[in-house]
Amino acid sequence: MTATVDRPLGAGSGTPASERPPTLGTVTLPDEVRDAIGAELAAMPDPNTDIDWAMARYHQIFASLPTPLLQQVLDFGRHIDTPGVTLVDNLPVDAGLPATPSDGGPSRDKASFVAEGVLLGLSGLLGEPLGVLTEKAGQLVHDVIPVEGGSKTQTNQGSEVFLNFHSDIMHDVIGRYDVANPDFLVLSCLRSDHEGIAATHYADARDISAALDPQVLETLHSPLFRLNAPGSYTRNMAGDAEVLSDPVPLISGSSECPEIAISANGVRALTGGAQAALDQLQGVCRSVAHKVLLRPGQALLINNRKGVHARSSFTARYDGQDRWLQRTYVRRSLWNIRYRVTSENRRVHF
Ligand SMILES: O=C(O)CCC(=O)C(=O)O
Ligand SMILES: [Fe+2]
Repeated sequence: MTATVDRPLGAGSGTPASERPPTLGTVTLPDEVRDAIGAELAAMPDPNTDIDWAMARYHQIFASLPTPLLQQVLDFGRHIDTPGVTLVDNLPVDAGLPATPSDGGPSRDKASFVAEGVLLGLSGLLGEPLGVLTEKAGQLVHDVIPVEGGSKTQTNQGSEVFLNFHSDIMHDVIGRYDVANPDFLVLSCLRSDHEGIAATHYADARDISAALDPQVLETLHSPLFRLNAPGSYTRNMAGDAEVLSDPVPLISGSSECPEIAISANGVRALTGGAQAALDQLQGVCRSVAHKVLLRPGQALLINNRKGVHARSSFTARYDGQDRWLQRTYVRRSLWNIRYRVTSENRRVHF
């Protein structure tokens, strides 16, 4: 499989990228491991039938990864100084793939669950997949598919517009949208876009901080920003009106391990200086970002706190052959979001 990772030159005033730990990792499965895992996953039923049994079984299957590769994925999930994004390549795929659902999914025609197994197996090495009622109706496996009505939106349904650098956040009554949100996202590719140009970008907060002017960085560390709730929330719950968070900094924590949170659906800056800093931020993200053109058999592990992600524009045709990713939201632990849990399902949250 050809390499699809592009690392632009990082510019900026801070520590040169070459002197910092790498922020992109890659894990490539040997062919025989891909085939062995693929055969086991092909024998699995729909994981939603008994999700905790399925997660246990996926654990057994993915434990057969060669130890250095298994460790690399585990280290991605558990350590603060590891890359913010890792491409996993040469994964097994389903023997047959139905049409990409034009309504954004889920597909009712999927006969095997290899893709779901890949997604949930990798997720289980990082933490626990969870659902949120306001995002894909609480499903654990999200379909990320271009939808005609949403083609120009700053959501995962879009295609015609660049989806700006953002974190996946959640509306929360506590006033903070960056606390109960996922620690990780896993994006797995079932089908590329027709032209193969749709790119997922990832900008690591360590690279962003090093590239920013120190005064701008200080402003971004100040609680001068209000995040708008995700489009899925404002559309369904607020008639598309803004629902803003409490004032927060966009970047927090030490320079070695900064955390970043940006909403896709708009950030309100509270001062002129904050607006100027915000205006610089997207450009700096672009200049330091890793860019991955996901292909079938590839998955991207994304740390949703160490960095922000984006997606390039591409052309959707709504012909059943459009780009199709599956996605999970993953928490290291479900314990500290228990105030949001639904009574029906302990993995699904308000
Ligand atoms: O389509 C992509 O590559 C990323 C979309 C995205 O931001 C997401 O699914 O959270
Ligand atoms: Fe996203």
